[in-house]
Amino acid sequence: MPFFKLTDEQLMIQSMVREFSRKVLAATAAERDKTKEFPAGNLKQMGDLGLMGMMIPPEYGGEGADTISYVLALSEVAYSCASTAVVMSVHNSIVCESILKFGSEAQKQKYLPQLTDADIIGAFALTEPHAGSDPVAQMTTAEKKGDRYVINGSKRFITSGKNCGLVIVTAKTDESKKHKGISAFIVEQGTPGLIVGNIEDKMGLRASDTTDLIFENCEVPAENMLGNEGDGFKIAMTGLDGGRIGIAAQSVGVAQAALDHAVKYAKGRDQFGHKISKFQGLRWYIAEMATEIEAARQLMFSAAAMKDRKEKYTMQASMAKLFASEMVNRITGKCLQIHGGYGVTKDYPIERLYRDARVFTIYEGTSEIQKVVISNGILKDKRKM
Ligand code: COS
Repeated sequence: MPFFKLTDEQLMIQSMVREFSRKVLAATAAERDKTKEFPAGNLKQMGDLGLMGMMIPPEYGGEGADTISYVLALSEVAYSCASTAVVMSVHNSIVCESILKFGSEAQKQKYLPQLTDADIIGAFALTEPHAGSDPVAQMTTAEKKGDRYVINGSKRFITSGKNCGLVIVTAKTDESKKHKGISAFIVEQGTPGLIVGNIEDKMGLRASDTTDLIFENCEVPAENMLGNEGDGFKIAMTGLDGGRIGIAAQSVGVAQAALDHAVKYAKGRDQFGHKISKFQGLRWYIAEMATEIEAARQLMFSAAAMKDRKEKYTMQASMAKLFASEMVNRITGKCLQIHGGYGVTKDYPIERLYRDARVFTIYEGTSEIQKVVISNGILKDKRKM
């Protein structure tokens, strides 16, 4: 629970998503991890439940929910299936929010209802083989030809790259400029010249596809530009601010699941004539882990509340992402340790959670990048001088 009281509506959303995800998603998460099958049917159900455009206003098909409700829902989905949660996170936090904030009225009318219904899934393509933490180094170009842009280049590690219906892609429109030489475009799947490349065989989040996207003379109408020419870097950074709260929510959900599984195991496992939950060493682990999860949850709520109040929350989103993603890696490791030898088998979910959590300190900005953002925020804040 946050340090403030949740509203009845927020509690209702949390309990509805908990019921759905523990009944529907948890039951098939291990199988999906094995088969790498994209949860298309579940995502459609989530669209019907209003989870795939939660913060989009009703006039565009969304729920008009606040960010607090969103992080509650996303944590619940992550608790049951982290692969499904990352698809939900990119779709809501980055794609839907960027179109709402920067899109033209025509783009909002055309794309948001399809996204909120989960008729199509959204992807976001910023990273390239040689441009990850430093997106300004990207080499994808978009050249204006009449009333169209021609995109050439390749993007890497794109969540839902294969299964998306549209992708927001950044590309250089003016090579002489740095940040302001980058623009963003909405590209529909199936557009000639958009090719799905290598699909990564990942250690975790295996049911969420992560792909290369190759653009070979991929032509889009000029009206598919998101925002104005040169806005691409700002759009990406703004999207990542919200996205990073989403990664904090995923981390909290997975950590809570790991702790719950470890507690259940410790209460059932006998050694030396006692349940292992009786041993002080383990009890201290459990107390420390519960405290760390609570701390991460409060950072997540704090950043979400600032976003809802329309305050600048870049630094707080990075703090929440940094702390929560590092926390979930410590905690899944400790919870696996509590399971002993069984922890490394497929007989218990902890092995999957341990693998799923690993990328959280990496994607949507590494922990090291979060520290750049946080220290920039602190050092630029004149009140600190
Ligand atoms: N929101 C809005 N605008 C932002 C912003 C934010 N969060 N962060 C930066 N900007 C703007 C700045 O205001 C500045 O604009 P002006 O030129 O008009 O002043 C411009 O962007 C450049 O900002 P800055 O100089 O801070 O950019 P840097 O190149 O130094 O990059 C970091 C800053 C390193 C923080 C950024 O590149 C980053 O987040 N990198 C990680 C990217 C990432 O997460 N990759 C993972 C894959 S994406 S799934």
